[in-house]
Amino acid sequence: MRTQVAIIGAGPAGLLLGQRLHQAGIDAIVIERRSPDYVLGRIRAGVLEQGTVDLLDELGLGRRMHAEGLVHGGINLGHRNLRDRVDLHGLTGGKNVTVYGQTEVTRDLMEARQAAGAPSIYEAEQVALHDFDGAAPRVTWRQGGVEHELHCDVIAGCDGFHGVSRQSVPSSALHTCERVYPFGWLGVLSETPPVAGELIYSNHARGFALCSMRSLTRSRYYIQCALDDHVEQWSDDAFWDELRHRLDPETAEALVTGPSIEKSIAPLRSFVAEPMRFGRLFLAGDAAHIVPPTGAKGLNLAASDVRYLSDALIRYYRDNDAGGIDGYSERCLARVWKAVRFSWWFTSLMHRFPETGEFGQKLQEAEIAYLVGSNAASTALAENYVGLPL
Ligand code: RFL
Ligand code: PHB
Repeated sequence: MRTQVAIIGAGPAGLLLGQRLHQAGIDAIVIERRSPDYVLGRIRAGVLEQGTVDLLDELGLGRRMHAEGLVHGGINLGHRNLRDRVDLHGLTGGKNVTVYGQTEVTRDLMEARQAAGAPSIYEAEQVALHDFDGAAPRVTWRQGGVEHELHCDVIAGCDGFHGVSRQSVPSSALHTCERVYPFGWLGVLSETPPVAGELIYSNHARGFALCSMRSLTRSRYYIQCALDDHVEQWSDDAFWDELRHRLDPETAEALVTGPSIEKSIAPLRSFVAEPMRFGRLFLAGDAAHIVPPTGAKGLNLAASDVRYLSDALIRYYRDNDAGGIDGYSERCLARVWKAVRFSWWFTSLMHRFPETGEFGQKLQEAEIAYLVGSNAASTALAENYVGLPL
């Protein structure tokens, strides 16, 4: 088998790349370890920057997103039993974010890929990357006991943090930076109306809480939890009680609770692998970098990597010009590090860090009070939250 671009992973990065290359007439095959249902069952990000919305629009995938997505012009910060709004729209000269779940983005992309007749291989086992440091890379995998081989010009490693692509690079060629946070997020999805019209990020002495949503009838809530907590320890009632404690009284009073339809714990980490290109292997999305979810940047960074990579590949194939692929890593990393910085800062501001005690809590409260009272400080938050320029 032969293609131009072998894409490893059918998450948002892999599917977005596949769609953009297809639109440009470049052949690609997507190879995914899991089944389509498994991929769609993962509940992850919920907030799209304008750049991600624009990319989906350019790919002709905006119909459902515009019909069902919720446009938000602000976020709320909860602190000291108060709730203050940051006017994203007003502070950024008219920019917004769109609340539309990663599951829905992935579903739209999967359907478009299928409708276009573009090839995807799901449930591929033992995926392995070969010879990407030379001129003729290959990908092999097993399916139903049969070994398959794909010859290609380039490999796009879009297989997430635990994928095989980054791990295939010799460690001497890879520099990594990592920060693991001393807590996780316990998330609950419920068929209940959201507690407020816009997201609430709440700093509380008992720990961080986030009120988010998927639609006007479906809510997504998170609370900071201990790293060694297990979902089985958290009954729905215990979750709702703890969430209520961490919200201002008016919001707590308005909270509508119901049975959870999904409950999971995610650890928080910042991670960057550099460079993002090794010969004919290009990493994109979580395969190259991870941010804690506090700034809602993970999915959006995957989308900006894909824009840079697809631009570079289109230039390479259409104009026979390797300038874009040569500059890919540097261009991505400049934007990635800004999002890593913002996500780390917002995480540090909003969570309880056991080792910093009351002093740390008071500093956070002072910083949030300054933030909501200062045009300069809230503009810096707003600019980053809606997404820095591409
Ligand atoms: P994904 O979505 O992880 O997709 C990678 C795909 O590659 C497949 N794969 C392989 N395929 C072939 N061979 C292999 N050896 C493979 N190994 C893995 C996987 O099955 C998968 O389908 O990465 P991508 O496309 O880069 O997209 C990135 C986003 O998914 C990610 O940044 C965000 O979801 C991060 N994230 C969140 N971001 C937010 O902005 N807000 C959130 O609330 C939020 N919650 C989360 C998250 C990430 C999580 N992970 C990765 C543990 C919650 C979780 C649990
Ligand atoms: C979500 O809705 O899952 C969500 C929203 C904002 C975040 C993180 C997660 O910062």
